[in-house]
Amino acid sequence: MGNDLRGDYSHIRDDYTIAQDWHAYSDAQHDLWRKLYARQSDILPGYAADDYIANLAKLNAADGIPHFGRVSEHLHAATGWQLVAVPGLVPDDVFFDHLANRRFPVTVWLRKPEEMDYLVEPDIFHDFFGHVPMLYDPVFADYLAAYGAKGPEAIAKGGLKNLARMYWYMVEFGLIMTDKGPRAYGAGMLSSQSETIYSVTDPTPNRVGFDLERVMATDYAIDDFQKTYFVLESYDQLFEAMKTPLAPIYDRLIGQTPIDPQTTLPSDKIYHLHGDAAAIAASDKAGQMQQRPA
Ligand code: HBI
Ligand code: FE
Repeated sequence: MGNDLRGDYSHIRDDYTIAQDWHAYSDAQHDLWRKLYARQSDILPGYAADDYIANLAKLNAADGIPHFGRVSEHLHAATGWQLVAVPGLVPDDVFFDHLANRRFPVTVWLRKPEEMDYLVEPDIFHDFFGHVPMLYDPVFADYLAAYGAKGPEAIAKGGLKNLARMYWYMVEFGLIMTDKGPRAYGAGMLSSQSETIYSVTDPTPNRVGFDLERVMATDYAIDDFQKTYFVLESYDQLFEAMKTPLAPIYDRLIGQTPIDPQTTLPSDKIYHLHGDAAAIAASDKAGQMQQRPA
């Protein structure tokens, strides 16, 4: 870990954490943060889940790169979580252990101006702007800690890929249904202008009701928009799902061909089928999937 990643791993502690060194950020970097923040938060209404938007506002992070220690003080008071600074991606077992102990790893480096729109590895903007607001939601915060605690069993039982799909689909690219249609709460979409809009309104992807085993069995590509988004009715579904014994699921899925995200199954609860523009038009008429409220 660390040799082919762009972060500086030379001063990591045993748990891969480092000092954030908040005073080392330049004015230009704070400027870029403000630009990223303004551009992304400007498009949220009508696409992002309301509680995500409300929690983002609570973080008061529009004026510059946030100081993790200061944020951790009020985050900890809210849901028991704190932020820990890391140089970038950390090994799975380390990552799960941080989550299980309500420590969210946040990358310290910020992308370059020329990377405004696309980034290979998560930077501080993705991790903070995308993930931290949801740590204020008490149910989601409890889910993420319960999810982390499942790491060791998944690693021991060969279910790591299956557990990682839960993170990908339900933490990075999750939708939640509201009376105005689906809304984005996943960090991967909310830190990307184009995928926020695409995930909520584009007729191309499937939108399928969340089901634990279905998600754990479904493949994904990391370099393009999702072909299927999974939809929650409530964050409780994620917390409840972590009470399900996972070892039997790993045993059933081991050796099985993963489900191609382009396809849907007869057992799926379908909210939207790939390409079904008629459904979009109908729901638009019903004001379900507002393109952008006036
Ligand atoms: N490390 N810092 C960091 N951030 C992540 O989101 C992350 C990680 N390591 C592993 C990982 N995510 C995924 O493999 C999870 O599904 C475990
Ligand atoms: Fe992420």
